[in-house]
Amino acid sequence: MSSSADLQETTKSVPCIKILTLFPDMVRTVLETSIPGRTERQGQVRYEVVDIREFSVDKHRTVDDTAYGGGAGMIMMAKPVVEAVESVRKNDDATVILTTPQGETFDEALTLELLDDLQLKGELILICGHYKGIDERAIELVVNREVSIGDYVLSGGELPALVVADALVRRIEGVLHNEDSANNDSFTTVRGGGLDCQWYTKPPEYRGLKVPDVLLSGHHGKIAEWRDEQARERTEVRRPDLTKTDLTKNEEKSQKR
Ligand code: 6GU
Repeated sequence: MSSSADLQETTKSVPCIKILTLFPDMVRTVLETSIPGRTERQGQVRYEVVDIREFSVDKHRTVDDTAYGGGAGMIMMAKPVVEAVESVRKNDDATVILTTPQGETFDEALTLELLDDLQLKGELILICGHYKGIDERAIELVVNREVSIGDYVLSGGELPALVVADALVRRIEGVLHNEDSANNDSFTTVRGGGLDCQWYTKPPEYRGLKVPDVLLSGHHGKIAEWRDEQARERTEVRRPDLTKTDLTKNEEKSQKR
């Protein structure tokens, strides 16, 4: 059959992360780099970066204005945001996320949930929040989820959207060369929802500091035991809150994969 039909079929089956932003160059640069870049080049994900300014309300490319009722800071207008979403959304059921400090906190469970969602719907749309906020009517009309990456305020939603995209693509099956290096990461089921252990590479001694003997012993059982114990200790000392994490949500997702 024609190669263009084949190409269309291939393109259709690759899930697409779509990022709507006022800083498309910044977003593209990050997505081309490291594992997110390699994942796209390997055809396991696609990215579309949309400049919200293309949907501005005038020839000055205006996308924001002062807040009704007064107050400092500019508010992003509803029209550019809504029309930018409508221009890229292929699937009416696609999840549309706004990055905002007012959102639910991003974590491992939400990563796996959004990855499932991306694979099911074929696309995931991320709007980078900006300035003081965006007109609430845009949220009402097109956003179905608001996500924050932690309790601090950033200048814009670009970094948070890139955090979400990076966390998602590295969990796509086959992206990491050694699947174990994902499964042993901090917060995964293998680490019991806790932190990872410490790691060492050559040389065996640096500035008088030695690699723990057990790691040079070649005894795989003992090494695994030591790492588990170190990870447990670290979690207890640094993040005691994680020892109380309900892992059932993560486990359900992992088993489906
Ligand atoms: Cl999603 N946006 C902004 N502007 N600041 C944040 C954030 C998001 N998450 C944490 N801080």
